[in-house]
Amino acid sequence: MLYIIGLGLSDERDITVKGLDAVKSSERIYLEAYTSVLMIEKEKLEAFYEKPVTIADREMVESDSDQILDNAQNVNVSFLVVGDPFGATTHTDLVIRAKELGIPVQIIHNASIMNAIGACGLQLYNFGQTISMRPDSWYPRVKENTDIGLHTLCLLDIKVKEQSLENMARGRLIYEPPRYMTVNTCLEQMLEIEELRKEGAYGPETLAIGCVRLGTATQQFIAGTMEQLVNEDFGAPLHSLVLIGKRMHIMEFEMVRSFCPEQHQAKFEEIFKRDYEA
Ligand SMILES: *[C@@H]1O[C@H](CO)[C@@H](O)[C@H](O)[C@H]1NC(C)=O
Ligand SMILES: CC(=O)N[C@H]1CO[C@H](CO)[C@@H](O)[C@@H]1O
Repeated sequence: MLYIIGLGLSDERDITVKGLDAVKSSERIYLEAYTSVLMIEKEKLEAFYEKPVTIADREMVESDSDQILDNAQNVNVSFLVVGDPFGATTHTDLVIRAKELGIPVQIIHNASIMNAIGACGLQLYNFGQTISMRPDSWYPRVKENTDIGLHTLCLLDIKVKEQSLENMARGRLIYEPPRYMTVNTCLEQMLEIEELRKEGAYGPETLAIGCVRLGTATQQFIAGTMEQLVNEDFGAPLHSLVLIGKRMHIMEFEMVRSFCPEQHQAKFEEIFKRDYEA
């Protein structure tokens, strides 16, 4: 059996009981290490499982998946994914390859940012398309969400396994430390792009929520206008951002307002009454 197991968002103890049973029954354990940066260290996982864990980077999962699937017709293999197995990537290639080899696959879910974001006070059902700040195509998606009044979850760029030009030139497989986009940089870039495009997907007075270390013990939300949030201090990574859609319900508003620093609350309410309340 190939188990694809979500690890949740916080630490080694977030895995479900079912997931842990699967790990314990596995001969080999792989940890997917490219769609998300681990808030969980490999060593902690190994100590918790009392078994070695192999890091599976993108190259291994995409070009060398047979190594992961080796003999999984006869023994159990666990493939661990931070968050939920289908939070960021579908892992379709791995599942299809397993099916071709006649290996049964079982998915064991856990929390991902896609549901943990509900803690910010907005209804999960009122979110539109999630955008990732990496590719260039996000702007029209935000605009589509805005046009029908839905919230937008923006996943910020994480750069892992980047090589410096020098190391690349010399063919040295030495990687730079991971770099994380902050809410501040994201807001700055978004506002600049709106300035250029002027299509009204959002603006300086759009209400937003900066979300920090979601699903962990130090999770934090800060609400305000995009303009106000540019200058907030959000602390350590990981960061994500929500742009609030015009269909925000009064109940959602009450909850989100509680995340608004006192000096910004009057403005927050004024904008809600002016632009949001139907
Ligand atoms: C593999 O998983 C199956 C299904 O959960 C279980 O019945 C079996 O005992 C496991 N195999 C090993 C070797 O632990
Ligand atoms: C969404 C989900 O399944 N979350 C679970 C992740 O694992 C922890 C620990 O077992 C559970 O408490 C969560 O409910």
